[in-house]
Amino acid sequence: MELDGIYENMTLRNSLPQAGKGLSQQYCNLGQNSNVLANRKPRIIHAALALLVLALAVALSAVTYLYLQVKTADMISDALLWKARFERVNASIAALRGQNEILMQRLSEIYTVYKGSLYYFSCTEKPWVDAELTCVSKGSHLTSVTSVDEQSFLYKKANGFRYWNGLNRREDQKTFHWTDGTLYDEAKTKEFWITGEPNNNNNNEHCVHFSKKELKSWNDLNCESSLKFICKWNCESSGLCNEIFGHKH
Ligand SMILES: [Ca+2]
Repeated sequence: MELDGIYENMTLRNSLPQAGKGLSQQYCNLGQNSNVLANRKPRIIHAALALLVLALAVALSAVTYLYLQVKTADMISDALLWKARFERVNASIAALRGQNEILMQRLSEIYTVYKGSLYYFSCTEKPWVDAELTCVSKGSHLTSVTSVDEQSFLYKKANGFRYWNGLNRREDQKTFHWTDGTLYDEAKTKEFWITGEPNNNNNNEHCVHFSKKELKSWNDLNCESSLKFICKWNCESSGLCNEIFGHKH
C-alpha cells in the first residue's frame, strides 16, 4: 500500500512537467499574438496617416480649384467691366471729336486769318460805339482796310451782310479816321465806296459799314444803327492766330 502510494505520487510528479510545458506553450502563443498585434499597429497608423494625407490633398485640390474658379470669375468680371469702360471712353472721345469738328467749323466761320491778321465776324448786332467797345474788350478794334486784297477778302467774307468797320468821323463829323490808328487814305480807298457814298444822309451818318458783296461795298450810316461788326488783330503782336488755330500764319 505504501508503494502504491509512492507510485501514485510519482505519477503525479511526472505529470507536472507536462502540465508546465503546456502552460509555457500557452505563454509562448500569447507572446506570439502580442508580436502580431504589435506589428499590425504601425500598419494601421500608416494606413490612417496615408488616408489623412490623401484626404488633405483632395481637400487642398478642391480649395485650389474653387479659388481658381472664383479668381477666374473675378478676372472675367473685371475684364468685362474694363471693356465696358473702354467702350464708353471711346464713345465719349468720338462724341468729343464730333463736337470739336463742329466747334472748329463754327470757329472758322467766326474767326478767320488772312495775311497776318485775325478777323472776328460777330454774330450779334450792336450800335457802332458798342461794337468798337466790344472789340476793345477783346484787345482789338473794329477792322481797318489797307489794301484792295484786304477789301476783297472782307466783302467776300461779309457775303452781302452789313458789318461795321472802324472808319468813322464822329469827332468832327467831317474827317474820316480808323479806330485802330491806321491813317485814312481817301484816294486809295475811293474805289471801296458804293457809288454816291458817303452821302452823310441828314448830316447824321458818321460811321461806315460793308453793305454789298462787291469791291464798292462801303456806306456811311447812322452810328446808332445796330449791325454786325468785324474786329481785327495782328497775328504776330497778339499771338492769337497760333493760340486759336494751333499754327503760325
Ligand atoms: Ca450813306
